[in-house]
Amino acid sequence: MRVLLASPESALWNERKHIPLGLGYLAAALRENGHQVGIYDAAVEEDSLEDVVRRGRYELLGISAVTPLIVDAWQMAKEGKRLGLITVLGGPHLTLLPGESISDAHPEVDYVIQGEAEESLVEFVAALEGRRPLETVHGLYWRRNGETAANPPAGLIPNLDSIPYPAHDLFKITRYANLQPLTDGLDPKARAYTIMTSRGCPYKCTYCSKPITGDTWRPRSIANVIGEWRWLARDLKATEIGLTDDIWNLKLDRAKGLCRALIAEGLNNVPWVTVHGMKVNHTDPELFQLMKQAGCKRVGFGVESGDPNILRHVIKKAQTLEQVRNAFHWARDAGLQTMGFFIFGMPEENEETMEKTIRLALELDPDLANFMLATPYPGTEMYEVIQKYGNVFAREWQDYAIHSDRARFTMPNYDPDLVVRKWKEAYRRFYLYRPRRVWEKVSKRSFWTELPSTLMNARRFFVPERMRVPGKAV
Ligand code: B12
Ligand code: SF4
Repeated sequence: MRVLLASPESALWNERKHIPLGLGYLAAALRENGHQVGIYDAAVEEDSLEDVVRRGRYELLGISAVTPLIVDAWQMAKEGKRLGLITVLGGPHLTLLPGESISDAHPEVDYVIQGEAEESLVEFVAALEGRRPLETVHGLYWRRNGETAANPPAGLIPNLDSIPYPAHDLFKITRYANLQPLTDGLDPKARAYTIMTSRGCPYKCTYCSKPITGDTWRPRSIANVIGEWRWLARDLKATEIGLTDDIWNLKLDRAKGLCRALIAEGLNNVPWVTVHGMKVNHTDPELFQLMKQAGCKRVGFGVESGDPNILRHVIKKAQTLEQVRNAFHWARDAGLQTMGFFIFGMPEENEETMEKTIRLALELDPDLANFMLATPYPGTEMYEVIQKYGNVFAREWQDYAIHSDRARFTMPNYDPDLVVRKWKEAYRRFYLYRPRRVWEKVSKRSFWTELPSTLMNARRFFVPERMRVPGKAV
């Protein structure tokens, strides 16, 4: 069958254009089973969906969606139906709320597949080709005799080494952003691939949405990861590689083993970064030294809060401020750039707790600080707490974006306006009000080459909303 796997373009702030790796995995699984597959990532496409569908003579359109993109996914499905395609939706949001998209409100959605879908999508395509009954497709939600039928779930793939590497070769790689978050724009020469060495995370942070993996963690073998890394570095000429695991360093020995293997295989000449936060309580000085030798350029850490009580009892991050400070110190000592992720506005936050977070950010002084707003995704503990004691203001799924101030909520003794004020203040105090930092920035060549995107970001944080040009994405 001819299958187009697609990711919709989002109206919300989304400057970091990274490859949709999940679609790469699905494409590889379909390809291995003899199907013709294309990937259409609307965030980077120049051609319309219609042109691509006509050229590729596609029959099935598979669309992926995280919660804030579901409305865009429905829109894309409508376009798919207009073009005569069968539509199937999957991904995190569909795993959380499969019934919503297969309801009468969404006739444009023919099928939904819940969960990890490397195997179930192949089963589904076989069913569409008449080679097995739809009833046997795991995780499938579909319409049968006017009712929604829900097949038993697929479960998680026990051995990740058993699935093929993502079809990296199908991505239009030069259209993706380099791996410098927040401040950088598109680098025309970057060939920035991402890789996932493990899936899931056993921690239970109260704000974290993990519909696909729950609290499980499955590593790939080092040999399997190295095989993919070699393909990226040697054959696909990656200029940068980003680790997108939720927690790649859960097992310290394995993390060190991977670094040693990269060094031994001579794969340490392509710079790599951890795109998301490493967990500070699974680190030691040797790990960072090995990462540096293995080609790592920058590490990110989920710091989240400077208030021990919020960290421990509200977020349940299972890490201490001392561990945070140590990790930054060790990483810097090893010669790595650092990036910190901070969250503003968890339930129970007040002026004092958020001030502590700003001060911690200033004290740690990472090369990049990423300040996010706590966003209550359905299925998280945070969401449950707010449902019980407060109210979410968000009206649409698009409002659920961590860099937008639209998914605010009320709670007793909680001031959502203060949260937004402190969040913006954090950006100003970190990036604008420190002469040394401003000088460091403007004296770099990259500052000037990336000026357009820097200004776009600056506009979001430093220009009041009422003064912005309407209609521009935030
Ligand atoms: C890397 C990453 C990013 C990158 C790249 C995103 C991209 N282009 O894919 C960046 C930094 C840009 C990013 C941005 C955002 N992200 Co993000 N991201 C991730 C991360 C860490 C890994 C994604 C990944 O590659 N997973 C591995 C693959 C194998 O899994 P998968 O994508 O889920 O795909 C599998 C299944 O979902 C399913 N599936 C997926 N698509 C489809 C389609 C069909 C048709 C079918 C049948 C099945 C199916 O099968 C796949 C294979 O098993 C996840 C966390 C995680 N561990 O998954 C968060 C995560 C997906 N992100 C999340 C969020 C919220 C966002 C943002 C909305 C944040 C924001 N700005 O507000 C944006 C949205 C941008 C966008 N356009 O998607 C949430 C989603 C929560 C939710 N309820 O939807 C997650 C789960 C993180 C979290 N714990 O909160 N993200
Ligand atoms: S925020 Fe990070 S450490 Fe916490 S549960 Fe999510 S992935 Fe794990």
